[in-house]
Amino acid sequence: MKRLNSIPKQDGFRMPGEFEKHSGTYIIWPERPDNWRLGGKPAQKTFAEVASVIGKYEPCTVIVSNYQYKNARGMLPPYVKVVEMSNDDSWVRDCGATFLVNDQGTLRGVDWTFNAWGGLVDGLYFPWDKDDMIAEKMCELEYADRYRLDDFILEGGSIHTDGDGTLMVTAECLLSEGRNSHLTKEQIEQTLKDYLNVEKVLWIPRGIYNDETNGHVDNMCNFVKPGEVVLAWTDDENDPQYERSKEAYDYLVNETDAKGRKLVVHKLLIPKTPILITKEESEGVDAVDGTLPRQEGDRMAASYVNYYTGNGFVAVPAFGDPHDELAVKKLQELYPDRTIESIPAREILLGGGNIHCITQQVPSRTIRK
Ligand code: KQY
Repeated sequence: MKRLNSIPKQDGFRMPGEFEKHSGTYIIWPERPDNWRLGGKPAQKTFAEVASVIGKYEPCTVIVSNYQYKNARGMLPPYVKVVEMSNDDSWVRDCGATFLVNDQGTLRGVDWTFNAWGGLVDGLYFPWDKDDMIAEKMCELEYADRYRLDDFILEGGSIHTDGDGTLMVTAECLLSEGRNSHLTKEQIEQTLKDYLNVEKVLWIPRGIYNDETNGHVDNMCNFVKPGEVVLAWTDDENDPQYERSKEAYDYLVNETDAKGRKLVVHKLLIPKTPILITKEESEGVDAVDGTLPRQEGDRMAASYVNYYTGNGFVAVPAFGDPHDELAVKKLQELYPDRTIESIPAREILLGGGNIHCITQQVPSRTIRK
């Protein structure tokens, strides 16, 4: 497949909203022992559960290293496709391709440079060269030509679009030192507009407290549909999350989107009790220089907003918290035509993300009249 040097916006390609129809979903199998406890065994069960649920609704492909191919194939149901591909870890949302479509039903990919969430400044592991090639390989599998940006760092979890001209990001992440500090905010915004074909970028100040990605938007806020967003929220003014959610709320309710709509902001409560790493969990992770340590008692960035929207379903993390049920209820109200699939996801959270971070959609090649 070709590497393109043109600009998606000029070529008539846009990034669809995640809630638009998909032709499938990608996941990468977890195995690295300095991020996943006990050599990834508990996480593998959860990833297999996520893939099995998604595969009931749309084609699901799991990428796996040569070392884990047989194990993954054995743990996954036959309706999930397994393909071998080298990788550094399992965050396909971030290192995978961002797929675009045009009105003629052609699919293309954007292949951002990936530097493990901050490179040598505050990145989470080294090296990351195999992850940086995942997007290109996904484009090959999808027969999609690819726009490669060699000097623009971005992860898919740091953007959300309504597919209708508006993009959401956090300033905390997009303006972080380890990403594009050689560019101004205006230059970053222009690149996003050109490569995702949007007219307006909403800059939420910060993401979830203690989020190791420098506050990815996908843990904080999501589009339900154009004009409506769902925001991670707490009513507890003593919680360090409160001021982050409050400033995001105040910002969003005073904003309009690209089409001039005032935004409707739905609040989605974070877990009632902070989710902390236990001694046993901490001890199960290999301590390696250059990888973020997992310490007993550390608060994890748990948020139900890190859900994945697919064909006819929404997959939302559960943490064994009283708010799990509230989250399902709220999402069912917001997505009346989709089945809400609640999946115990503590093991994904322990690796530093959640269901949205481990999935990447391929939009349907639909011809638009
Ligand atoms: O939240 C994400 N999008 C990824 C988190 C990566 C954590 C690596 N340890």
